[in-house]
Amino acid sequence: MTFNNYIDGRWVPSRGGAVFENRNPADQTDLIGTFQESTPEDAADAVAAASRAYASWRLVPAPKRAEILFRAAALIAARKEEFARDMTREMGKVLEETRGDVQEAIDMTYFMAGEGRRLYGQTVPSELRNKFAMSVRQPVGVCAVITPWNFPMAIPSWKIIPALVCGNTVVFKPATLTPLSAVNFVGVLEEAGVPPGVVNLVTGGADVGTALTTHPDVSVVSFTGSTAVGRLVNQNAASAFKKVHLEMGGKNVVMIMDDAQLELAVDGCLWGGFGTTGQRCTAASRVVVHEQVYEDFVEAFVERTRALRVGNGLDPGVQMGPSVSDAQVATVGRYVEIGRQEGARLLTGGRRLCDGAYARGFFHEPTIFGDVQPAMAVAQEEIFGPVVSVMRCRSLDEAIAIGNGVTYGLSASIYTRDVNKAFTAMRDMYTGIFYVNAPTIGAEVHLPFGGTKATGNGHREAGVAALDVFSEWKSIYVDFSGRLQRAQIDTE
Ligand code: UN1
Repeated sequence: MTFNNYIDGRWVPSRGGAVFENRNPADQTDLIGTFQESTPEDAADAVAAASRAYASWRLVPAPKRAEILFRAAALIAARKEEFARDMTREMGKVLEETRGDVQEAIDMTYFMAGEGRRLYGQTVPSELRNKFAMSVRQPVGVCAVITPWNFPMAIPSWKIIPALVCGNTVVFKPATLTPLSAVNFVGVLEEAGVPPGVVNLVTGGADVGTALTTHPDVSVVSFTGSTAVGRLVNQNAASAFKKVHLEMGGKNVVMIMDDAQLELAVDGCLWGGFGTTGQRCTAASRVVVHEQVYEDFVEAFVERTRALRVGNGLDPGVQMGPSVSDAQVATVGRYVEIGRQEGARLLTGGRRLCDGAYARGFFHEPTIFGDVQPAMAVAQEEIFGPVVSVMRCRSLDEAIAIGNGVTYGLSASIYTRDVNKAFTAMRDMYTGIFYVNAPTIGAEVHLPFGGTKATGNGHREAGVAALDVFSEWKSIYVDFSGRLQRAQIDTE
């Protein structure tokens, strides 16, 4: 089956006529469909449609825009199972997790639709008589939304839904590995009654992204992906002063203190490190353990990791699916080799799985390195695969120093029963997200999501904070005195 772009309310093929295949990463013989390999001209068509639609969409009252979004949320909920199955088939994570991904899109859509009756600004007293002062959020224009493959419906919803509720229009370019979830999501928006041109979908590769990030009629770019690509997006958008929101890499740490509940910490590290096959920007790819409990923790963590069932995410009982692509599983293999050469101790895993049905997909054993030094590449660089690096520490201070000692700053966590330690870490970890007695993954939609340093560029998505990306403040003064009043000059 061939899937089209969605431009100006119509499902249309690319002008260039080229398509690409989407195959199941658990089974490369399973062809999901072909999708449009779009050109910069298709991107320009979509921007033109979005620009035209903006003229009317921005004037639709926000509660009315929200009514459409509430309908969309209900439609996604009704199709949750179908969308989750499509998602597991196209990107591999287990069904329980793809259900969670769709649920996150439902949650975000309901949450942001609720903003249609809020979008709060401020009213403040004026310093002058008979004068009224307030601030309102205004939409910005056409938003380019460029999303990754690891959360194929959740992350698009984090961007598209707040953009829409604020009164913007959207051109959406999903990752080439997960176009079906994008088609499913946009299809629901169409069915819910989003008018033609308000949301446009253009599938394809980097040249579509470049066309969008450099297009003069695009006002906002919201991107989630690698730090390397995020840098390019930022550079492309800089000269025209577009608003740019970037959500990039992570090298998140779990810190386990000597008073931690070890079984709980092991549960957390398994879920945080190997959930989504380690392919979350929030993945717990580093674990720093107090030397007093290091051996006990490692023993239990390795044992539980060895017992993880790896396979096709659609099969019941499977706990970890494949890596998303050949390139991704090759990266995992490369880092395993680097870790070995650096002198990290391979405690379990370390091999690509190739026997039997595994040969048809991109499977890798869940892998743990022990005795890792903080400066090693496996402790510094984002691998985006099922590889966890375990380090020792002697104190909370040392754990925090190791934790902060990477270029990224997305998420961190501590396992401890000592409230003083928990609050100290909460204050001193320079990340955008922090957990106590829970792993580094599992952010909820109604709080800000994002990170410091090379993870982001100061913006946040999700929560009310997302509105700051997709709207601009306008301060309004209404003088009803009937005379000229001069601020800072007239005192009476
Ligand atoms: C991501 O890894 O890109 O907090 C997003 C979490 C999820 C979202 C992750 N709710 O792990």
